Amino acid sequence: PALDNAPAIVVGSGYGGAVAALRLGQAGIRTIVLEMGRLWNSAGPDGKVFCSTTAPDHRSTWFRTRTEAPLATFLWLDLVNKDISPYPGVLDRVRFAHMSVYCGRGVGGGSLVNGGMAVTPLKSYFAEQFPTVDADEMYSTYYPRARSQLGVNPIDPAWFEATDWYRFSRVSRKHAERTGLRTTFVPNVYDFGHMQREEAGTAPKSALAAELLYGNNHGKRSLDKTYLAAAVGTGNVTIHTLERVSAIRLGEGGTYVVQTQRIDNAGNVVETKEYGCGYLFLGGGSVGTTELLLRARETGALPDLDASVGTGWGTNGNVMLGRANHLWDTVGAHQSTVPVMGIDDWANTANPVFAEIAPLPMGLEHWVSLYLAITKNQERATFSYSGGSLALSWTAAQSAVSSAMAKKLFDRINRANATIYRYDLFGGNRAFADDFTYHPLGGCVLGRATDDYGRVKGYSKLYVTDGSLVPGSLGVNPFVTITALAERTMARVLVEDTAP
Ligand code: FAE
Repeated sequence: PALDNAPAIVVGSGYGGAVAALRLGQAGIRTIVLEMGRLWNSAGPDGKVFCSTTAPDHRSTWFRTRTEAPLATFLWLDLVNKDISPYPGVLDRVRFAHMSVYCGRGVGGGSLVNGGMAVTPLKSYFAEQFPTVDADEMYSTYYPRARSQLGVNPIDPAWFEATDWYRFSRVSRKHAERTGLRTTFVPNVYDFGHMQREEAGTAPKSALAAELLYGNNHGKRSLDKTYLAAAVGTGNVTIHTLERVSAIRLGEGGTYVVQTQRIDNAGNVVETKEYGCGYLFLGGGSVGTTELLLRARETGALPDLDASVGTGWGTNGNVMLGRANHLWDTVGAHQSTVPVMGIDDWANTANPVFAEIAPLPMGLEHWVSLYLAITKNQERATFSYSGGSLALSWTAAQSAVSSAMAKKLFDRINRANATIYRYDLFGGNRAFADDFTYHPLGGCVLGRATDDYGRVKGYSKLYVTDGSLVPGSLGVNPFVTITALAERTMARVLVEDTAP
């Protein structure tokens, strides 16, 4: 295949990739971004770019014949998932033996599918997770830079108290307060001004029309509207879509060769290509980047990669659960899909948990309070690559650590409110869904597989900028931290590594 050259290549267009692309473009460095998903900018026959969570179609899921929503059933009935035709849909569920990882596919990566919760962790916990990073500099420079470029905004507290659309959050807050627990507002990248106009009927509905998880047609500042739009606007950045990087290796004179497979909407490989570049930035996410590096190490393409590549992976302690409320505690048929509040019990050293109050918009009253708990699970797993496939050592017992911590907290909440768990939501009569994560973290941990700035050990001009740098746990939703760390890497690399 022909070798297409660019000074810099970025793999993936999620948070890590988007930050790299913008800062390279601004520095005047011609950059190609290679993204395996599609660009989500053209409407289907229904006039919409994305489908809703309540009526998912082929756009929802990455090459499946049936959707694979996290919340699989309701009243034990298989009402949620739908048969679909295979297509490069926006949400993927990557299945390993005992753990599934949800991730976004498309220009914008996880920002297309996620809840938009833009949380900055406690400085003390950040410092514990990243002992070699200057926390003062992160909190004075890189977190603010990330939040402003991402378009993070707070909900108007007065509107929150008044609107029907957040009754579900207020009910969960009341139950937390009755337990003696603290709740906190969580900022978001969804434009709350737009959401208020949705309620007023003066803007098209998205958060108030059950859109999220499979994309938002309005209101959300996903990366394609922020970092990536700015990156392309520099005139130096080109994004190639439906192009999956399959291998990387060394080229001549310290360059890299990146091999890709271009696919069509049916998933057929229509072209195999090779690119040459001087600088290679990996932003394929925790699973994507770790897989590329492990494949390179195990096949001998990049044999000097550190032994720690593939290790230090965790789920950010994710567990999902539902509680059944009393009949008088209605959560509302109207629910915004955008979460805005969390129960913050992270300071409880005996059992640290931060639990997002999650919506369950079904268009009817269901009396369910749903939560995504982030627990301080210390368990870590290792990826291995052999025979062309990636495996993850995570076990069910390691998940049980997360659900036991969530149970401790929610048993207290249930006791204080005389309520019980819902067993009908996740299949298998379980109260706790601990077999999937929204927050895959690690695999190429900062300061172990890379130096303290994401430069991959053993090679030069090869960088990791995404969630694989985070050592398995953050205590809060991760994308602001991933963005801020990428900003820190780019600030350093553009000064130190690109001098002529
Ligand atoms: P990511 O955003 O996953 O981007 C990686 C990109 O690389 C993707 O577009 C891939 O398609 C692409 N890619 C991977 N491999 C290849 C390859 N070989 N060739 C070409 N392209 C490739 O990585 N976090 C929060 O902070 N707040 C939330 O409210 C929140 N809610 C979430 C809800 C859901 C349903 C999910 C799935 C995640 C949520 N997250 C949330 C997590 C957040 O989206 C995630 O941490 C970041 O997206 C990770 O960013 P990365 O840059 O690591």
